[in-house]
Amino acid sequence: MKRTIGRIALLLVISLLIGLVAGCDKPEETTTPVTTPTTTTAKPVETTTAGTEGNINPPGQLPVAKELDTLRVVISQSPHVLSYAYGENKFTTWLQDRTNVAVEHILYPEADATTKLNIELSTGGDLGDLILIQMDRAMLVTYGGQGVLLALNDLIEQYGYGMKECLDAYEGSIEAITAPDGNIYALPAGGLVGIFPNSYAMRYWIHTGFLNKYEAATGKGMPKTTQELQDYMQWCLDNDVNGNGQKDEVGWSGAEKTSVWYARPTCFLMNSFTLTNQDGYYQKDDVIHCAMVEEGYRNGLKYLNGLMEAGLMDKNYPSNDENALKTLVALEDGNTVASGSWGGMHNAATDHRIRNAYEIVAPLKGPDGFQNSFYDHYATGVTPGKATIPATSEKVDLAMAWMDTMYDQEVSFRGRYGEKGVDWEEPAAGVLAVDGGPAKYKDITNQWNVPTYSHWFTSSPAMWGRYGSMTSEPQPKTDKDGNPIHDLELSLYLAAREYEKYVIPCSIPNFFFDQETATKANEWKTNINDYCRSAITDFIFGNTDVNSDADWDAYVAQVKGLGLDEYLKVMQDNYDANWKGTLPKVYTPFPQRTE
Ligand SMILES: [Ca+2]
Repeated sequence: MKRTIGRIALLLVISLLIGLVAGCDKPEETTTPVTTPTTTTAKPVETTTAGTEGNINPPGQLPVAKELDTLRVVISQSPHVLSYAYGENKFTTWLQDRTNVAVEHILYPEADATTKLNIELSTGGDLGDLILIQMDRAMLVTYGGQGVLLALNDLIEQYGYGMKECLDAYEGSIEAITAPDGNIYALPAGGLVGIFPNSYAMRYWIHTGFLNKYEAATGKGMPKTTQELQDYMQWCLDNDVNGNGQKDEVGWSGAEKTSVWYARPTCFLMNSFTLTNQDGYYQKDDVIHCAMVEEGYRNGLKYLNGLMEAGLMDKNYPSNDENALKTLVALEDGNTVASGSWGGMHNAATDHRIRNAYEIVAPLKGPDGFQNSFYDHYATGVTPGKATIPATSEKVDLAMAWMDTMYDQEVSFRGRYGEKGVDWEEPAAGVLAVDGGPAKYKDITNQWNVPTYSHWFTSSPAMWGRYGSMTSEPQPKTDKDGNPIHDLELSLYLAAREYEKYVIPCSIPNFFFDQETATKANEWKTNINDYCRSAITDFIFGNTDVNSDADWDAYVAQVKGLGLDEYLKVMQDNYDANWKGTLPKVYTPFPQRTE
């Protein structure tokens, strides 16, 4: 604690100095109407527009500047980008021609951009007029609270047009971007409008060929319950479903590691026993719960332990990474694993033919009839974006007005795919996208992850990509050599539409804690997670007995000893203060996109 206070005191002195220097250095600056904050109070910064108003067009009107003006912008420098210069980089050129604002890039090497940004923020370095490097909530709270970053609340009100449209498009937008001190330190970044398949990623996949044989032999089809799933797995193992004369089939596979997308045994399968997110928490009736210490979760662990005892689960799952999973799934030409938990078929197979050999399983009913599909409500909508304005900015108004133009979809497409009509194009009217709505773009030259003059790679100032990859044209069935193509976007979109039918809203927000609480909450969360995941694996393998009340009670006591009640309380307090009513009681499926 002492060290923290010392550091804050030092930074306070530094920020005072910065304020004084900035104040003395620019006595005649006509384009700097901002009162540079010289204290660490968290009050929104007073701003006026006198002096620049004359050169800036009203919000929502292009170009931004009547006379060409220049913004100095901090971004991370990608090795993929061959030049950022006007006339050489197509995105730079387009942005300047469109806004009448030239950009002078202040480049932080991508590999340690955040480290460098922390140093510059802490020591009063050159931060330009605008920073376009994503900061996490802890950084925003820290540097915003110190006055190093401007509070943007009033500026959004004054200069917002596109950004207001974005904020208005989602419920809970303001809560999502407001720091605990009431200030907004990063401009809002908007998510997709409409369905976002990645928010329904606790998925389950089954081998279609095995399922067909099972149906032919038993008359039973696609499993609808956890018991039917177990029966299917058992049948595959007992009947040499891949026909190679060996008992080599695996009923279930997945991975404990979160680097494999939603592949834990407690992801999809636990949704038949309790509400839970991937971390083991959920919200119900405005109360935050830890599922991992509740009876529903325990019943799920009993089921998983039963699968393990019956020899139906991949025993290597605790150490599996994506490569190990893919290697297992690829055995016997893709005819070994009967079913499994993973977000998409790209996580389980490289070969598109094998990806196409599996199909999605709808949420299953558990022994008590419970059935849920986890949907991360807070993964959509608005988050604190990458754009922040340093207190030392000499052109706050221009930075705000320029950023307000970055909420257009075209900025997003150009920032991601490159030059319109050359690198990507708008499909002809009537062409339908993967999601059945009008196709919005077709990538032509693939300028991503390659040496390019087409964009700024991950440093695009685009703040609102409304249309995701499922708004592109669908893939053809086969490539030019006749090999099958797995249309990943189509697969994930259709899976999301299936899972939508079973969603019970239960996700918890991305809490914006003050610095001290954030540090404690992170410690509780990490300690609880480390212990629980290890204990869950022990229960599944039977190293500890999930059916024994003594073993279970000892586990719960241990979790509480790691600060569970305290952790739940800080989340609950924050929820009660800032988030009540942001989660709908009943899920409403997204309408078909028509525009
Ligand atoms: Ca076999």
